[in-house]
Amino acid sequence: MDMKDFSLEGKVAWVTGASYGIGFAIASAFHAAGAKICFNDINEAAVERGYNNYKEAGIPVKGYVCDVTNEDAVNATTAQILKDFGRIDILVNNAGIIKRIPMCDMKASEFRQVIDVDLNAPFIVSKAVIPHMIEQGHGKIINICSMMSELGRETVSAYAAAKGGLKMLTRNIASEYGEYNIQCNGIGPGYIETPQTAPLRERQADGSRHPFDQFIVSKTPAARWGKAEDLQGPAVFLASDASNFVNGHILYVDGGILAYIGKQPQ
Ligand code: NAP
Ligand code: GCO
Repeated sequence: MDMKDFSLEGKVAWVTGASYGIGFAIASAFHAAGAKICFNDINEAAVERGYNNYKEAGIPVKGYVCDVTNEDAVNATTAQILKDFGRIDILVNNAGIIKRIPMCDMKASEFRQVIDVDLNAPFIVSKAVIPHMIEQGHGKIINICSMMSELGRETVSAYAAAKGGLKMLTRNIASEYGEYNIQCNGIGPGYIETPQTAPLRERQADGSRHPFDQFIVSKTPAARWGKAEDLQGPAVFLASDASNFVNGHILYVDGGILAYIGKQPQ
C-alpha cells in the first residue's frame, strides 16, 4: 500500500456550484491534496464570491460562469476547462437546490426546477466530461447525493426524487463506464451546517433551538450536525487512486443517521 495513492498531485478537479458550502469544502480539500481546482457557479456575482472565498483561503482556482442545467453552457465550460488545464481528472456534481414545499402545494414547475438542477444537471455535466475521461484512460466522478437518496420526509418530495435518481444515475455511470477506468461514486452527506440547511437551524423567537435542529441531533448517533469539513476526507478518498476499485458506491457521511432508529424522547 503506497500512501501516495491518496494524493491528488497533478490532477485537475472540477467541482460544480462550489463558491461556498459543501462544494467549497471539497474543492479546498482537493487543493490540499495537490489538485488544481476549477469551479463554476450560476452567475458572475456567485463566481466572484467564490473567488473571494478561495483567495481568503489562499487557494488558487479558476472560476467559470455556468448554469449546470444549461447543456450548451456546460459543453462550453467543459471545452474551456480542457483548453485552460488540458484535462479533467475529477468531476464533483455538487451544485444543488432544495424547495421545501408540501407536495400537494408544489407547482409542477417547482418540482421540475429541483429535478433539473439536482438530477438532470449531473447527467448533463457527466455526459460532457466522460468522453474526455475515456480518452485519457481514467476519471473520477463523485455525485453529491443525500439522506434523501434513501429516506423521505415531509416537504422534500422533489429533492428526494432527484437525490434517489442521482443514486441510481451514479450506479449506472459506474456500470456503463467502469471498463474505461472511470469510477463513479456518490457521497451522501447527513445534515450539514451550510446555507442550504440554515432555515432548519434558526433560533426560535424565544431563543430556543429550532425543533428540527433538536430532532436531527436526536436522530444522529454523533449527536451533532455535520460540518462541510467532515466530507473532505471521504471526498479525497473517492477522488484518489486509493479508491480505484470502488465503483457505484454511495458513501454516507452522516454521523450514523441511517444506522440509528433515534433516541427515545426523554
Ligand atoms: P448550498 O449552500 O445551497 O450551495 C449550493 C451551491 O450550488 C451554491 O453555490 C449554488 O449557487 C450552486 N447552484 C445552485 N444551482 C446552480 C446551477 N443551476 N448552476 C450552478 N450552480 C448552482 O448547498 P450545500 O448545502 O453546500 O449543498 C451542496 C450539495 O450537497 C447539494 O447538491 C445538496 O443537495 C447536497 N447536500 C447538502 C446537504 C446539507 O445538509 N447541506 C446534505 C446532503 C446533500 P448560488 O448560491 O449562486 O445559487
Ligand atoms: C432537509 C434537508 C436535507 C439535507 C440533506 C440531508 O430539508 O431535509 O435540507 O435534505 O439537505 O439532503 O442529507
